[in-house]
Amino acid sequence: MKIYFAGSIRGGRNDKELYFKIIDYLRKYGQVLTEHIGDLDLTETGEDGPNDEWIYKRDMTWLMEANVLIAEVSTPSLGVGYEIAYAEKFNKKILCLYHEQTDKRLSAMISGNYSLKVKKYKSIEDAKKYIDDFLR
Ligand code: 6IA
Repeated sequence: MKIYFAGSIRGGRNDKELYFKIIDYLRKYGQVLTEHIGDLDLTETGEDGPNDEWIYKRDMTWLMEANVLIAEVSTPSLGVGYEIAYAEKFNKKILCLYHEQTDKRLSAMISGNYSLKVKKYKSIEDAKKYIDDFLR
């Protein structure tokens, strides 16, 4: 199975350790096309390709190849929102994972869209259970 994992990059790297743990867990189910998102050294201003057009085209190709999209949506990110909408348009299976925080609420554009599977988790163990239910 090919898995596209989406997580914030330029939106902010506060949740990078969650991404790292989720990606590590997803590997048991198949190939994670976007492993670099869990790279703990990747910063908001870093680069991983020759230019933004190259990154965009590569990511869209990967998204089209992927069987499923798993998005960690706790840190708001334009790129992640775009990927969710794109994947929805192409009828990909989508799971959105949101780490519950007391001071913030998930965008209504995600939580109000009942064609997406949105799961709120408190611990990484909860997130793993939602992944198991989704991919099994
Ligand atoms: O708007 P954001 O940068 O937060 O968007 C993050 C999402 O868009 C991720 O789920 C990625 O799939 C995709 N994306 C955005 N920028 C990149 C990128 N490099 N490399 C790979 N995927 C990306 C941009 C430079 C970076 C190292 C800062």
